[in-house]
Amino acid sequence: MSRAEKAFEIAREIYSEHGVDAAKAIDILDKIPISIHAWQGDDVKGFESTGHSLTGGCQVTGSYPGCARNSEELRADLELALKLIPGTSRVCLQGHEVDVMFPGVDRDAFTIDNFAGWLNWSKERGIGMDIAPAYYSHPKLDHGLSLSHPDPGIRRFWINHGKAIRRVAEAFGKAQGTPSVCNQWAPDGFKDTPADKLSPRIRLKEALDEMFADVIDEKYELDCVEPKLFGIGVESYTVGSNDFYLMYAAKANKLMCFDSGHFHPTEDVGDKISAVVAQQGRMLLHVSRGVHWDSDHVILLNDELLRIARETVRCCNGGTNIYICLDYFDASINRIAAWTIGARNMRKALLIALLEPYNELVQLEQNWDFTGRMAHSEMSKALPWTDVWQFYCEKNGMPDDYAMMEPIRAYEKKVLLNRD
Ligand code: RNT
Ligand code: ZN
Repeated sequence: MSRAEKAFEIAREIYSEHGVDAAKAIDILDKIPISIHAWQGDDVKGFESTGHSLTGGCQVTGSYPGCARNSEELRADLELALKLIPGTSRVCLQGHEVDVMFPGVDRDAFTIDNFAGWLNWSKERGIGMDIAPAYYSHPKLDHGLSLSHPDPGIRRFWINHGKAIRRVAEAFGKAQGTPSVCNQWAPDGFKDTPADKLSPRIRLKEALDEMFADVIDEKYELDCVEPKLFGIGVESYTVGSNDFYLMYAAKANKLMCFDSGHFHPTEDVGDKISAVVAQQGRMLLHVSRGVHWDSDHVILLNDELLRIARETVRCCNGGTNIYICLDYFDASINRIAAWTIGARNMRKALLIALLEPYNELVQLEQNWDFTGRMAHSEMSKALPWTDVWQFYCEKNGMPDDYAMMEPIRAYEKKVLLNRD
């Protein structure tokens, strides 16, 4: 018996005293998909080779060497990260992280052919692909507006981009046998408060209606909508606000997406999950970490992440129907480490949530014993989840947290430092 197995046996015993089946928890954990956001690897630059810089109120800071310069390099980098992230991983793309460009074909006319390398790779590796249109970093994002622009020509371009990426998602979905999650986030907004707040929102609503008028089977593609509070240079008014999209998602029966960087720092995204799930039964999470603003820092195993994971597990029957995608980008540290540390933290948080003695807590609550509930919830923080995690990693043939950096350092030396 390995040390991890021995420790797990003891931990399992302790958990079973609290009515928790630790072996079952890791079985469930292993199957919860986490979509790894490709854009951590290329600093959200995309591969259109048009030289457009990142716009739309987002910013990647740092200049760590080794940023992926094309889709092939990005896939190679992802492969190492995926070898170090236990459990079911998917990969999510932005709509400009194309594999190839064709002369004269802009974003409004992209097809699955522009993503051929991704399609082949995902088929070979058995990886599920998700994708989101990119309504930013392009000259047609004019005066900060895309789908809500007053000029019908500009609006048309972006509606067609949305339609095009939904079809790309459909093609991924058909190939992989699971729906490709297609998330709509548009940066539209203003630095200062506009006189007319209504018209852009009406135009956004109409643009979305038109884009979604193409009916695509949810077996292949799932539409989501993502609100935001503000971006850099877009501080006073965001067309696609939380209230806008809550209503839109409810009416159009689309999945709501909560990005944990998109709310006021004192708002609790964990608390919002049950509000949406009670109405719609399903949603998408973009897991990020905002520091003072939507800074997209690598997610840490902190209270916010634990609250999100807990509600994910409690609201949705072991995580099904709550789709999880990571969404952060840090260019000041090794990008593969950024993927791996963040994704492992997400999975750890889910494990901690799965191991919580939930039934005990609910029972105390139902008996109106709030003192007992507090005592128990504090006590559960000291249960030996780390032993279960170690065992889970070993069982999956994954290095533990201490050994994880070694292959990343080796790859950095061999590959990343040789890119300019
Ligand atoms: C932007 C949104 C969006 C991201 C892009 C890359 O604030 O979070 O979901 O995909 O930033
Ligand atoms: Zn997001």
